[in-house]
Amino acid sequence: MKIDILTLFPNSFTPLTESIIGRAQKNDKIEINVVDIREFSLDKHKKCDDYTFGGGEGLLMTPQPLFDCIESVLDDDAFVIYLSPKGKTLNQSVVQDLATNYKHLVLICGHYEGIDQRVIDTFVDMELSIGDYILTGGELPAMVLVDAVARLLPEVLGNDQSFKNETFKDNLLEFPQYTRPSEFRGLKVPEVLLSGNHQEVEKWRKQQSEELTKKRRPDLLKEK
Ligand code: 4GN
Repeated sequence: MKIDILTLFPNSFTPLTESIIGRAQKNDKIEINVVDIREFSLDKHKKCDDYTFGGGEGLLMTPQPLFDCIESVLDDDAFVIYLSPKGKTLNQSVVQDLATNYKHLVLICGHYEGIDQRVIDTFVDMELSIGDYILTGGELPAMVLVDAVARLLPEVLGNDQSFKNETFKDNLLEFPQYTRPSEFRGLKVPEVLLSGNHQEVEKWRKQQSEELTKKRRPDLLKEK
């Protein structure tokens, strides 16, 4: 998958060079291009923001640099996403859909009060929010989206290819997990997990998942 990230703050994206996402890029499982919107400004001072028509506090990102920047990365496969608190809330099924059905994502990161509506109306295929809170820019949401999508792509997770038993599979929270030792400071691992009885283990895990989800995230059960 190819992901273009359009931003006024390209230096924000160093975290994507680390760990699993860094390795996925080196191994050509994903190609991430961070594109500096400012370089497309035709203004003599490379200005990219201005006051809003109709009044009100704050600055808005102007259309010209964004139009030219977006057009420079567009192709027939491009799916353009604007990260915004007004968007559809991101969840694992949206992530799954993006990872499975798209080969080129274009992520637009807004700053200040956001971007001119004409950019959204002309290019944006989907507005996405990572949750009901406001951040100073769309850069962190873009990184959240990249991370969540990338780990579902073929061969990105190495050994710990563990999206079989995990949280949000079937809209259930994951069961508690334990590793060695079987007793630590007097704290014991549940007996059933040491029994070697695979059927009993599966039954226990399913029951734990259901109880936890009912208690903590009943909203997930309603979505089923
Ligand atoms: C996205 C962008 C939060 C989110 C953002 C979110 C950038 N804050 N919840 N800040 O996904 C328009 C107004 C773009 C806020 C600005």
